[in-house]
Amino acid sequence: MADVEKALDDAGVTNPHVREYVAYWADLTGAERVEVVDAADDARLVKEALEAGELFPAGEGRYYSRSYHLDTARSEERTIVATSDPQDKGVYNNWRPASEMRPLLEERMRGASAGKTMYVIPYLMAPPGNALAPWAAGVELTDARTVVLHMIRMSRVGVQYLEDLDDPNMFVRAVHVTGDLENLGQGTADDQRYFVTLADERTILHYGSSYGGNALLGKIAHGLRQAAYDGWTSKKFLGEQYMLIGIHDKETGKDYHICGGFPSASGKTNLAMMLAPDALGDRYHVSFYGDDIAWLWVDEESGRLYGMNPEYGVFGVAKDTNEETNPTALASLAEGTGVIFTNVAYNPDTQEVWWEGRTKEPPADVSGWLDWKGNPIADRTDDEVGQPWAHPNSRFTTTLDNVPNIAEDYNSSTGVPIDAIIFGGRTRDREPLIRAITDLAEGVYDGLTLGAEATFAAEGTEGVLRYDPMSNRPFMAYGEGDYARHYLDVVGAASDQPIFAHVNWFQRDPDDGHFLWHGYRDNLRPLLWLLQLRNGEVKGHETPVGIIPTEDELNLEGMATSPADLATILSINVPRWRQEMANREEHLKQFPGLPEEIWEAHRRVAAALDAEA
Ligand code: SPV
Ligand code: MN
Repeated sequence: MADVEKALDDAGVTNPHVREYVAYWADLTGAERVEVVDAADDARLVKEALEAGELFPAGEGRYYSRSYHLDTARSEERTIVATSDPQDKGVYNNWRPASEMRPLLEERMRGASAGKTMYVIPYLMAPPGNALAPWAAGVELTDARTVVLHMIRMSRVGVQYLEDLDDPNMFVRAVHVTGDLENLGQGTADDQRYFVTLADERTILHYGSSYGGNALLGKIAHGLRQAAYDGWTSKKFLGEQYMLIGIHDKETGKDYHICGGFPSASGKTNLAMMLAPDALGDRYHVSFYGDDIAWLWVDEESGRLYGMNPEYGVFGVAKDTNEETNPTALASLAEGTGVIFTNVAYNPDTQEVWWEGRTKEPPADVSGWLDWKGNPIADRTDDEVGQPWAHPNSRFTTTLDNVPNIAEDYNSSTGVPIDAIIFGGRTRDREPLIRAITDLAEGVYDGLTLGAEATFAAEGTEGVLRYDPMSNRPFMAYGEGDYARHYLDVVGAASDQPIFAHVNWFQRDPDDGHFLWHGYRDNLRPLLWLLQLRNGEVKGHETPVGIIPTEDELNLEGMATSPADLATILSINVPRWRQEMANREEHLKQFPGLPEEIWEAHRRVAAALDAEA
């Protein structure tokens, strides 16, 4: 058995609640050793992981790992929010009673780390000293060394974050036990995995995966689900799956900050890492704060909504990351960054990595190349030749410091004032390039009816959306009606409110399917218009679903677009919108207790569309 007391003493852990928690789980999981980790242990742990074959070298200061082939993504069906109050049940949160889930998880985890090291990871999901730091402290226990290496990149890790708490008992208890991955029945009727957030006990118990958000518990389990619940019960903040960027206007000297939510595969990381288009680069600088999570609160002194990224790194999708889509990401994966690639294709002879969309064609010389499962590409049968080399959810993990345009003040305790909240999905028609919403309830309504096209198989079948409220569908921690109320209350408490907008970079020509907007860096243009609108510098054109730019208001300097395409993305197709309103009504009806303001917003928009028909 592990000598827990000695490990805690050696690491300088004096917080008695942390000590008690570690001892309890070390005993229950049966871990052989206990080791408290600090960010400074990274180099040693990397070395150990290389020696153990958990990591492989991918060039100087770059690493590669593979996960078990049935353990490659989050599993929404196996993810549960459990509390002792049935009122916390929502449509999306898979609510179960805590009294049922805790014993079940304890049973799964009992003895399941036998022979392994239990790593103790004290972490903080906030810039130190932030107003929300009391909700940001946590201690993850994990039996996987690669999880430690990811947590060091994705969160602030060190004993000091748990030693100086105002309330020494106020930290998230986050337990990760990998389990026997080869015998868990992943995706079958006999699936053994459970990913449970006991939200009212501030305890996270994840069993049966060592991949991504299933295992890095600071990220979505604490950073989103637990944070959303804490924000609601404390009445103080929102925890959202939002990116966060800064825009500096060198001419006026002003700084702006925009956050926003996009369902997966809608280009959120690319947007967050965007650079200004060349023609506008002399005037504007775009800086990166975060690509996945923002916590939002009202600063009482200024009356403004503030935001910060609780994470310390980027766990980005590799697929389609290249010089055009996201040069910033590529720079943040360069030699010496300590990046960890997971489940991309790998060549052990040359230590190169590759993924679909990295270059137009895969490497011509396949010798040495292994696909994400470790199988040689050269050995593929005719049937296998077309299969992807990398897993579509393969990732890179790198710290914020590696991102070349990281905001200078990303680590500042104050956070940044939020000027605009944007929502956007991948929609081939109906949604214009941008529509601004100045009314809070209509903005929240717009977020609640956010969606993305369900599947590419739906090609030709009109506008079938998979609704993903606020891009939070998989992370909803409590009832959607309460969520909407809380969102209205938090943002509504700001005396100087952010403007909302819905954006869409993905509208296509119905005949030949070409994208009507170039996207990528040019996405800065509609965002600049939005900020000008908020400043009263432009007026736009009022429509039933928001204000859209007039053609001459949008700064298109140095950009070639067809006038016909532009006209389409700056207009509203009323009949198509009226169709969508019926779907929205069905979607919203699922949520009991939705605030009347949201229904009023829905009826207002519907009536305005009817009036134009
Ligand atoms: C997401 O799936 O939205 C992620 C990755 O950010 S994971 O942390 O695995 O959930
Ligand atoms: Mn995410």
